[in-house]
Amino acid sequence: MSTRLIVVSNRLPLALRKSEDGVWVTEKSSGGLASAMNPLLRNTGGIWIGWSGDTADEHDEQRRAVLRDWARNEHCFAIELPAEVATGFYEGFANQTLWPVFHYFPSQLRFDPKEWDAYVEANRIFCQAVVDQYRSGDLIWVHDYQLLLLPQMLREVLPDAAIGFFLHIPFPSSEVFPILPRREDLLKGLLGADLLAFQTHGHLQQFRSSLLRVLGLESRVAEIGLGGRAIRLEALPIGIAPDEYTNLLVGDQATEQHYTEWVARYAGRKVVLAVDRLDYTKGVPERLRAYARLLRSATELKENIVLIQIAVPTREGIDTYQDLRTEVNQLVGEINGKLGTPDWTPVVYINRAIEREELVALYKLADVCWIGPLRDGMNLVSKEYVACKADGGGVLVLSEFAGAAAEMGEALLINPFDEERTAAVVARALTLDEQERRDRMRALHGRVVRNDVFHWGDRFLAALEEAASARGRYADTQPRRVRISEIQEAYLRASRRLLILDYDGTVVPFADFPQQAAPPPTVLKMLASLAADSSNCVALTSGRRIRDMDQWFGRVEGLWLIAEHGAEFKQPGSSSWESLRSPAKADWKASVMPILEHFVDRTPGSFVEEKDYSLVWHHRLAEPEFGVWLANELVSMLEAMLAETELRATRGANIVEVKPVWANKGEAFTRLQEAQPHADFLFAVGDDRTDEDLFERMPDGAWTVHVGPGSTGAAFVAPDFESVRRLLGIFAEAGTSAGAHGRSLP
Ligand code: ADQ
Repeated sequence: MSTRLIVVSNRLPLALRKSEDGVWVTEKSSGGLASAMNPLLRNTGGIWIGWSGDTADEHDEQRRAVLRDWARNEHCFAIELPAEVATGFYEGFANQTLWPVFHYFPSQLRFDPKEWDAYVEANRIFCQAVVDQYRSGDLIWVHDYQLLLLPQMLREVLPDAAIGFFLHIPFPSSEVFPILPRREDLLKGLLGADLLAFQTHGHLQQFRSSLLRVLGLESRVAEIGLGGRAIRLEALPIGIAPDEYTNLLVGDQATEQHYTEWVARYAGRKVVLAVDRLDYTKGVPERLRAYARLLRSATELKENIVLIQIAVPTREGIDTYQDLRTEVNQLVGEINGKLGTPDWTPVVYINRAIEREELVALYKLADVCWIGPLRDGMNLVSKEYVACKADGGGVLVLSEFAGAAAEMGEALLINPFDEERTAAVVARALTLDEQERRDRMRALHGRVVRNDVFHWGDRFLAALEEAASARGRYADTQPRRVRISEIQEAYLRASRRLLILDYDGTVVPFADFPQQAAPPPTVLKMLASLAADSSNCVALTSGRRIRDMDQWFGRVEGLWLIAEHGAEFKQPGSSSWESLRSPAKADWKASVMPILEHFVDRTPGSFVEEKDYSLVWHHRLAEPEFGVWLANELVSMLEAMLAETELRATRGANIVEVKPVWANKGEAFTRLQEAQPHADFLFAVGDDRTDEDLFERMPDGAWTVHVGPGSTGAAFVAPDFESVRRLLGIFAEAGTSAGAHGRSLP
């Protein structure tokens, strides 16, 4: 790999510690992330940027020397954060606002605007550090929820940089995400990236619904189109470095010694293992209560089982974590006091970090590993345990709310909130038939080893390189202003033309009520003169009903009329309308109407329009921000409800429309091509989502024009309906006038 990688994460894989004799020393952490990043950094000559994790005196010469050594020898560049910024950013906004909401604990949310300022400031300091190190062509990989604003900050300074972001924690549902103060800024912060990757498809989908609900931004399964560029979306579940665990299983003395000691201590007993950071998302009290329930109900387990709970202290400066610690201590005390015997301690509680050798010894020993988070991005302990069970021994009990559950279907899944059933599943795990146990564990083991953290890193970087290189191509495909001389020349040269014109918002402005948008005489005259040219086939398309179209345009000779977004059409000279397909049974309206009516009740000034093929909720007269917000909510609600049907809900200019997928202008285009085959000038103009179906269907080289702001697949853009009218006026006169060279639409 030739491009250099810059990894940016809150913490570096190195930490500063002051030893007892007052000297600053380096501590290395060997987490899965460091294992994954190190080879990538080595191969690319890359660097890692992160906070030193310490706010002591920056000017201390010996401390500075340690950090210089990190930069020179470890390629780790430490960021310094002023103490008050660090606290507000890390303990404050990141861990007391974002962390609880992203893990579905809104009740734990605490928000202080000053901490938000610190979060912004910290992201800015990170941004500056990256900019200082950046060289053209580098790939920047930003990690996790502490740095949600960084991608956009970087994009503003380094518009051409390749920026990828990976979220290690879950992305919450669009019901929960909007609870977050500053939610818009957070989403916009992420949108600076070329690639956004999540642990699971579920998280990715939830992110997309939040984008829609909070910013009104529509996206596709794997891409967000932002006008000038696209952001790629990926689900990339993180893995572990299996060898770092399995290598200790054979021939490592320390591991062997720990194992022998533990075996001797618990000989004859079933060992259930739990390993967590002591965080309220990990479900430690829930596990202890379920365990107590199990012991009470299965008396045969008395003196025959032990739960080893390892809990690493974490974020101890935050009150909730202190409360959790107290609660866990009490529960352990209660279980051991009430259910234990002089020869038996049912829970062995170890409230500290343990060495990797001891951890592996415990993985080897454990008959069951009980992973019970109430919510977790992935959960690596589940994978580490499985990696140590190559022989197919051991059973994994796994919470369905851990990201890992999405790919570890052979585990015994639990809902950790249901203590009774969880206890029953653990009881089953303890007595699982040997064949079933091996089958399940072998399938899990194969997958954990295959999808390791190196594979994950490579996939992320490949996707990032691809997304960044697609950016250049994407920019080339962006629409440009129509140059009048150019289009006029093409128009004049052509001998068979097909012109497809949208009506509302394209040749007339929007009116408050649909009925008020009757065409002015100038528009009728212009349409008539375009249709009168024998080289032209002119179609007026609209989402409107047949009645409106007939009433307004029925007398314009030679004009094709297309109503209800393409579901109905009328040929020139014909007195009757034809359907593109036989009308679908409209019984769906009975179930969708009450929802739209509910939105009418919630939104003063909004109303529902019923057409033959569709239902439309109009919110033009509603308070603008409220209307848009509700429209987003309505679309996300309907999207889920209509997913399995042929109906789709789309947002238009101040409307939400529900109609069958096939009733679209793209379908109508096929019909018009039959009427005007071999056209050498194809022109289509429109302003909203429904016109995109048409643009998409038209061949390369067609003159597709999108009116107004917003993203589009059209080749050209025009600013407003007036500019469209001017253009059509020029077409109408084209045969006689030769002027207008080199002008473009204003
Ligand atoms: P974490 O919330 O830290 O990570 P997890 O994935 O379980 O959660 O990783 C914990 C790591 O710490 C594991 O490697 C484990 O072995 C180690 N560990 C736990 N207890 C220990 C102890 N007592 N002593 C020593 N080591 C211990 C965040 C997200 C997760 C996501 C990871 C990686 O919250 O959902 O899986 O990032 O993306």
